[in-house]
Amino acid sequence: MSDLSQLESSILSDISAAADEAAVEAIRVGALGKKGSISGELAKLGSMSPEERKSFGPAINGLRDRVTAALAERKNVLADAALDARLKAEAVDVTLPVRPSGVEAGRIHPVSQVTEEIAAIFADLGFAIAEGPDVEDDEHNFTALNFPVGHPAREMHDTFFFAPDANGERKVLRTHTSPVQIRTMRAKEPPIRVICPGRTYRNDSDQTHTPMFHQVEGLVIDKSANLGNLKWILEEFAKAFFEVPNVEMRMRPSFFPFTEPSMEVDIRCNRQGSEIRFGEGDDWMEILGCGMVHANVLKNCGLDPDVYQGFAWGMGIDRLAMLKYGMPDLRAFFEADVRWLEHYGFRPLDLPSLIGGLSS
Ligand code: 2NL
Repeated sequence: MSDLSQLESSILSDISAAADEAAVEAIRVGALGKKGSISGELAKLGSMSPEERKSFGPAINGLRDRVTAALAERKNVLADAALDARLKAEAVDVTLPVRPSGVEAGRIHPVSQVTEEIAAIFADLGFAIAEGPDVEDDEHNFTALNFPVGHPAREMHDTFFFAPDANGERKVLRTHTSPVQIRTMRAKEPPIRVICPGRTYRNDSDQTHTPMFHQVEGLVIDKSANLGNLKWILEEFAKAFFEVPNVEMRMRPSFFPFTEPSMEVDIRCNRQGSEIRFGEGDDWMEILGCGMVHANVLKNCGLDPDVYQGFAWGMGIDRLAMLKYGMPDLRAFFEADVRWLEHYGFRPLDLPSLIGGLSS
């Protein structure tokens, strides 16, 4: 056997014994690489006589071509085998049940859902959302809102006071979201259309009160805002929120220090049976308080009451959530009981929108 055919059978047997693509590559480098055995033979051509070259040339070139072909062939076989093994190992059992993702297992709290619903309704009516701090000073929570210093209404709010600071100033946990509207009126030029949802705090706890609760207030300020506009906005809100085609609304005189006149708003309802239906029946349900912004409040915010006027309203989000979704006990709202949340909570992707009604 010539040297070349010995070399060929040695390389070819190495190739057929190669167990993976890396081994095939190592053989390729060993034979055809710069310092490879075949490359070494090819280099000899240069120093050969034309006679020798005539016979050696085709022999070495043939060897190189056969080895190249054998390498490619072995590489293909091994790649196919590797793919087969991978497909077998990674086989998906399509009959397995879908494992719910964390996103689907979680629930949105009804208070968050109702806040989003209210925001969607008022956004549609052209309102912006404003937010402010939970810890307020007395000026924003009371004085600017026309609660005179020493006025009993400050006590009526069951305010949580912080310890006085070095200057004797006592911060409070806001008792309503109105301070956000005070900040808005001081920061922005009319026309103003905002709603202010958020946490509020009063030292009161029983079946229908929790020390922390949620409010949303609305405010409109311009040169001609009037009670007719207010009534229309509240009716549109009530229809969209309770998802009924018509609501009947009545306003009763009331008192708030920050509005004049002040009113409480009821909507007609039917309480026969365990369910409440709105827009029908012989009963009335109070849903919010409202009024024209008091001239003193406008002045306290740098607005001239002879130029600007406005209306405002406030409502309890927790109570609205109870009414709409039939949740009987307010205290369960804040117990963080996962079973309660699973029952009354909302799916994370059920974002309220007004297309086809809120809950469709
Ligand atoms: C209620 C009543 C109300 C307001 C809130 C308000 C805010 C400013 C000026 C005037 Cl800055 N008014 N807010 C007005 C009337 C009623 O809330 O029963 N809330 C649960």
